[in-house]
Amino acid sequence: MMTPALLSVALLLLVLLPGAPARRHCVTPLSLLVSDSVTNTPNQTYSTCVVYRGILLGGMRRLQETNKKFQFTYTEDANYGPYLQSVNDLEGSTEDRTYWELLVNKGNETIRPDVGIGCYIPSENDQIILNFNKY
Ligand code: B12
Repeated sequence: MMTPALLSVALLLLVLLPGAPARRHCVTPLSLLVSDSVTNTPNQTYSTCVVYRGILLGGMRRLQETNKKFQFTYTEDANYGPYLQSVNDLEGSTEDRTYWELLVNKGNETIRPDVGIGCYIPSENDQIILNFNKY
């Protein structure tokens, strides 16, 4: 039988264990649209969510874990953090000057955030747009 003190330690350990944040309660719903301005392939829409003040990357990971039809990869930039490299097997390429652009439809306007997927904190009902584009 666990004493209350032992029980508290066990609960604390559970919270502090690596990976614990990923299991926190998801409170901000958002939709994610994958579009392609280069080849004009049809759009795909997904639903996901982030924890309180969570970053977009967390919501994308959650979606990837639960929906096999959504896959993405990123590289780590030493200065700016995660750079979205591919979505659903379509890769950005320096040679072709293509990349995955991050846009956000706020209902009345579409913005182009000045940070990437590792820094953007979605607001409730944001429509995140991952748009394959040229530069
Ligand atoms: C050119 C450029 C791009 C090009 C890079 C392609 C290329 N091969 O040249 C393209 C158009 C692809 C691009 C995209 C984006 N960019 Co940009 N980009 C720049 C810019 C103008 C110059 C970078 C550069 O060439 N530096 C010189 C080289 C020698 O240094 P470097 O470290 O090797 O440069 C690399 C990184 O900067 C990286 N990179 C470029 N943008 C971004 C953005 C993020 C989030 C990451 C992780 C890496 C990264 O690509 C460069 C070439 O490999 C800078 C602003 C500036 N004046 O520095 C913004 C800048 C780096 N970009 C920025 C942003 C926000 C983006 C986008 C998120 C915009 C969007 N909403 O879609 C996307 C990235 C989306 C994704 N896929 O993750 C921000 C980053 C700020 C931050 N703290 O996150 C900057 C600082 C501009 C700003 N708004 O102030 N970008």
